[in-house]
Amino acid sequence: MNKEIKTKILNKIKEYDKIFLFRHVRNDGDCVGATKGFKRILQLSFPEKKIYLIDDDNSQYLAFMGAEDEAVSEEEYKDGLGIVIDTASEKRISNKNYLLCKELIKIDHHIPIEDYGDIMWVEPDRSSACEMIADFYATFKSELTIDTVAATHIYTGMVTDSGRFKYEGVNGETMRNAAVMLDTGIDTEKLYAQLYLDDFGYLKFKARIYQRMEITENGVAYIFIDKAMQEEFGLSLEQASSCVNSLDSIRGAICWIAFIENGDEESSIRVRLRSRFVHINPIAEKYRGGGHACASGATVYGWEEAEKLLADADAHVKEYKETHEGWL
Ligand SMILES: [Mn+2]
Repeated sequence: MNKEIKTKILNKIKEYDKIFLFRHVRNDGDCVGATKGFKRILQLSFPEKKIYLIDDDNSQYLAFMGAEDEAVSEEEYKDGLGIVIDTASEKRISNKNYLLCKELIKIDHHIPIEDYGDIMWVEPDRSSACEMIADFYATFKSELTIDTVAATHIYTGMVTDSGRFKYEGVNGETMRNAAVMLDTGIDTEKLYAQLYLDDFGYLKFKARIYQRMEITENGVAYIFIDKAMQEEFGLSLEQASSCVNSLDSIRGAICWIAFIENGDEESSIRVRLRSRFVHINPIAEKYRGGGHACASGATVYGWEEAEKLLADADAHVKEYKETHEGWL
């Protein structure tokens, strides 16, 4: 699929001696795995090229994938090719030096909200950006080199962005690409342990989530996590946000939302929205956000606006339930 655009990208890569990889802010397994995996594939395939992944925005839980490259001067970027992966809009690109690159390529699987770059390869039906990188490798495997390390990075993003191959968007193509990665000899037992073991204290926090969770009339499960609760359990914003996944298996609750207080002066609240069957991104887009059909993010200011978003989500779910069958 999209062989023409992928060939264009490969030719651009061949054209440049210097390549910079970029990803989104508030990084996740997909954008980290995709940039690290692609960097390694390019480095193995073209040893004479300089491939950089420079980003000072790091996540503790992804530290097992290794550190980023040291910063280079702004001058260095100017004759380089920039490749931005997994990032729907320019304002979400983490390292702003992408602006300095001579040319820019966008590789993404989010619902397109904004065009940028000289070449765009966007496939919203892909379950992860890592799947696209795996596909890119598989398409040109006679010209590219991969190893277990690169494949493990890519597989990490495929696993995390698809909820361990569970979400909508996972199809035969996903599995065929995953198979190409697994064939390199990934230690999946170790990988899953690195990704999914929880600290004892975090499970205590989860217990509190289950105590405090609520549900709206039409089946939107939700939780408010204020600054005090984050401090009580010593949680990073990342850890606090991941609690949305604790609400993902309640029968009848086809949408679930976590509100996480940022604790800044503007009383901003980070909102994570998830759903099955019904698409939730229209609600996220109404509140300064976006993302995927069934996994979106938004920002609201103050608890009053949070209640408004919740009411909108409830009405959205009500309408869906009244007009559809077969949801659980
Ligand atoms: Mn992604």
